[in-house]
This record gives sequence, C-alpha cells and structure tokens, in this order.
Amino acid sequence: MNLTELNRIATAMVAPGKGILAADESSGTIKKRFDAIGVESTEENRRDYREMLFRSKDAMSQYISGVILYDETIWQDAKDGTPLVKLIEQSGAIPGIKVDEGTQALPMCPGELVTVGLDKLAERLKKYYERGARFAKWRAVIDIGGGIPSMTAISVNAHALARYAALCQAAQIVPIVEPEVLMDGDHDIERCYEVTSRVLSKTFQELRVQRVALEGMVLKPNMAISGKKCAKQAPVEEVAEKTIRLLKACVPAAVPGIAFLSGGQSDEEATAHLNAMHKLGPLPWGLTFSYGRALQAAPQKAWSGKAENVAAGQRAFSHRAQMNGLASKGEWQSSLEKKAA
Ligand code: 5MM
Repeated sequence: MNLTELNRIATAMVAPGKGILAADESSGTIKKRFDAIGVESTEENRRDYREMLFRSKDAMSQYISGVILYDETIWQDAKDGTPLVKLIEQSGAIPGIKVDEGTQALPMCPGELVTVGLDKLAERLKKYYERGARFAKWRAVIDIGGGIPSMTAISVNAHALARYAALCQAAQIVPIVEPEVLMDGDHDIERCYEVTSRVLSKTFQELRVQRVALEGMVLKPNMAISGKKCAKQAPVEEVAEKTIRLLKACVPAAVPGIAFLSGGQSDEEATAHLNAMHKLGPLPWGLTFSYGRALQAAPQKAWSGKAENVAAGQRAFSHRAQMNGLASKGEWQSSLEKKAA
C-alpha cells in the first residue's frame, strides 16, 4: 500500500470548492428516479443520462472532484465509443465505484439491515482499479425507530465497513466509508445526534482494529438533522453547529476529508447546511458534499429523457454543482439561487 498516494487522492476528493457526484444509483433506485420523470429505465437511457452529466464541462472541471459510479456504468461507453470513465478523467475528476451489493435483513434484529458484498471483493477491486477507479464507496444503513438501532446492527455494519476499507487500501483504492443514519423518521435532532455519535464512534473503533490508515480514507456521514416527520425542524444554524460539534467529537483529524450525503434534504437545504458549517471554521478536515439526490434532482427534471433537453439538464447540473462548490468554501448565499431561477 502506498499511503502517500492514497492520501493525495483523498485530499483531492475534498479540495476546497469541489465535491463528489454520487451517481451510483443501483438499478432499482435509478428506476425510481426515472419513473418520477416518466423515463423508462433502459440501459441506453441510463447511459445517455449519465453521459449528459459527465459531459457537463463547467460543472465537472470546476466543481466536481470525483464521481461515484455503479458497476454497470463503469463498464459503459458513451455514444461515440469513449468509455464513460475516460470522460470523467478527461474532465479532471476522479472516477470511483460503489462496491457494496446492497442490504439484507439482519438476522435476530427485526427491522434492521446489514450491508453485504465482502465475498470476492478483493478480486473485484483489482478489476475496478484496472478500469480506472481510484476510490470506492460502501454504504451502511442505520434506521432510527422504536427500540432501534440495536448495538448489534451498529457493530456488524461498522465491522463490514472496516473490512471493506482495509481491502480497498490493500488494493490501492481510497475507501469512502459511509455509515448513513437515515433521516426518515419522526425523531428530533438530539436523537439523530446521539445515534450518529454511537455509529461514528463504533465505526472508527473498527477502522482502528482492522488497521485502516485514516490518512487514506474519506468519511461520508449524514448531518445531525431532524427526522423528516419530526414536528420541530431544527434551523440551518442548529444543524450546522450540532453537526460540527458531533464530527469534532468523533472524527480524528488524521482523516483528510468528510463529504456529506444529502439523505433526502431539499437541494437548497443541503447547500445551506454545508455553507453554514464553513462559517464555523477553521475545521480539522476538508468538508464538502457527496450528494446524489441534491445534485441530480434538478437535472433529471430538466432532462426528462429528451435529447433536445440535454443542454437544459447540463445547465441545471452546473448550477447545483456551482452552488455546492461555493458552499464548500462558505461562499454561498441564497440570493445566488434566486438569480439562477
Ligand atoms: C446515489 O444514491 C446512492 C445509491 O443508492 P442505492 O444503492 O440505494 O441505489 C447512495 O448510496 C448515495 O451515494 C448516498 O446515499 C448519498 O446519496 P443522497 O441522495 O443521500 O445524497
């Protein structure tokens, strides 16, 4: 393992002004997104859509540091035969790959999930590296509800995240470690804080036990935020203050960067929260976005599966990428959104 090189890539992934495009929707998830805009989820449509994003020159070269791909996408070619991975490299961004194989019910723990995909992961990583992937992603899902999460669910998911991260580093690939505490319930921000704190503490304990080099990884956490169905929604400043307090307590400064998931926040909320956190600096790690929905909802709608809408889709993507790029430096203002509308 060349730790200097892993650290160089991890640092580039969270460079100020840039963040990560999470375009790694599995077949089931992209179908849901396409259903919402009335587009059939064929292999060709998925390719055309993602090609549109990766050919968005302004966004990709100025605001996107890396792209997380799904297995299908990493092997696909653009319409003109150029591998999609090459389009990403040519834009200056780093290609990455989602390597988990989704979730399964966790035995003895009703309503809880464990992420799977460790079998043969070492062989798969080798092939992804040869294809150009320089980082990977594995997402654990922790739900908050009556009596959950259990310590069992937190432990097994943290263990799998650390196993995955160690395998990545051995294959010279930077692991994005994503323990996502869902914001779907009616819990308040305090409960999210408490659960996320337990999840992050356990995850870093496992990473240490399994000898993962913290200098060669990126953390992709949720923010400390109110559940979507909670009657009392914490304001932007509180989300920012609690998230930074939580991360300072749980994430060692040796970690080069933290790149948030958006988790179902609106586009503008996700941007505003990241921006507000940068007002609380200096911070010990790079802090940016690794958004899926909060970067893609607007371009999906603008594109709607029509070739004549490609330019509009790219404009919508560039706008969101730019807004989040500014937020990653604390330079975003809501008036910039109004100007673009
Ligand atoms: C883009 O969505 C990713 C893939 O999800 P599935 O495996 O369920 O299809 C997801 O892992 C994503 O990278 C993160 O959760 C962040 O995405 P959001 O939309 O929460 O920013």
